[in-house]
Amino acid sequence: MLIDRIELRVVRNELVHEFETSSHRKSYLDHVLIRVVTADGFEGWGECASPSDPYYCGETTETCWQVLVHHLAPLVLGVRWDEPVEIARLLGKVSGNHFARAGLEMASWDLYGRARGARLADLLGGTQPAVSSGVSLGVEPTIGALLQQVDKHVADGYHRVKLKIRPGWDVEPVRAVRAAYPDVLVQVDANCGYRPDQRESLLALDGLGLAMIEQPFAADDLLSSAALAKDLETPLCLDESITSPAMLRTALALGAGSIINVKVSRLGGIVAAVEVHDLCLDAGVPVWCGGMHEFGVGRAANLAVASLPNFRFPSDVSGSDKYYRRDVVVPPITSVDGMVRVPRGPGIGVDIDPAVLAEHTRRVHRMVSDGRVP
Ligand code: OSB
Ligand code: MG
Repeated sequence: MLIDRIELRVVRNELVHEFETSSHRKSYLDHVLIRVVTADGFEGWGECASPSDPYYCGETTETCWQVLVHHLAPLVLGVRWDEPVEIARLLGKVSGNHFARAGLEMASWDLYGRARGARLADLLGGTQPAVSSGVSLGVEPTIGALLQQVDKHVADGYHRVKLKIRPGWDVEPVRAVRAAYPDVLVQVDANCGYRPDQRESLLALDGLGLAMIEQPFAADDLLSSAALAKDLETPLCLDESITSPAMLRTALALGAGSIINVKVSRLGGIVAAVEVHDLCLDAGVPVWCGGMHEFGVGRAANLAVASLPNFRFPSDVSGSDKYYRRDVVVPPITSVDGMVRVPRGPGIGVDIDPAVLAEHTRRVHRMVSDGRVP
């Protein structure tokens, strides 16, 4: 295969409900959508789901754009390849910048699948036809507002709720949700929002029957995480800490977590995500599929990854309508009784809706393999 043209777009989607984490609040998202095209007319789509601000990680929409234009696209344009893993290796020349790399690698997987008429899930060894799905609920202005959100999504059939917590918004809201929904699977996500000297509030969450506590401390503070894990009965899950298969092995060796959130963008692509899945399977560590509010492109790729056998907790891959009024893909991704079907078409299995794409596009950049003006 040979990628002859690459089109980058910044696409904006308004959120149906503002989302607040331990670091910030958002009402819309700008993601970079990537279209790769071969000379014989096959195409593939990928998504960089980087937040606009460098709070979850160091990347932003703007850094993804810059690194794609100046470093990543030139590494693959006009280069012959047979398997997407070769694209992953080429992109690995750039250090860090995982969200940017993940987007372009995803596009190469989609292209590869479409050109061969193969589903991404099948190419990866997916075994589950549909993925058990939960929702991630942000910090709300009041406990009443949070309970309304839980109510809506439990009524929609989602299999678990994940509550964002931060110092000052933890034990009380979690207790309230637990009291109102004693049978619902509940977990919490701190997004690195606690310092090790604030571990008392985390210990106070023990005994509330949570499925897990996700990423309490800074991404690189594996020792504090290991120390907390020892003192908690609730399993500790790692998200931001696990940036590569090597970091996973280190974290597991230290006992820093016993459940892993596998996120394609944080790991820098599907190849690394599958590797982390496989390592966890061998180590007897269950995983689940996290998300970054992906539009339909990244959401479809997440579903393919989440169909692998060691995804054993409900994922964050909810229906598009949880976040967006109109997604950029057809058919939209939907949840039925908390199950989201893995797309059936070739590649990522969904198509771009050109009208929605045009309406939501804020910036376009086109590149060709031999420097011709596109
Ligand atoms: O930690 O999983 C996270 C959104 C932005 C930044 C970090 C996280 C999240 C989510 C979104 O929880 C989950 C989803 O995509 O539905
Ligand atoms: Mg998380």
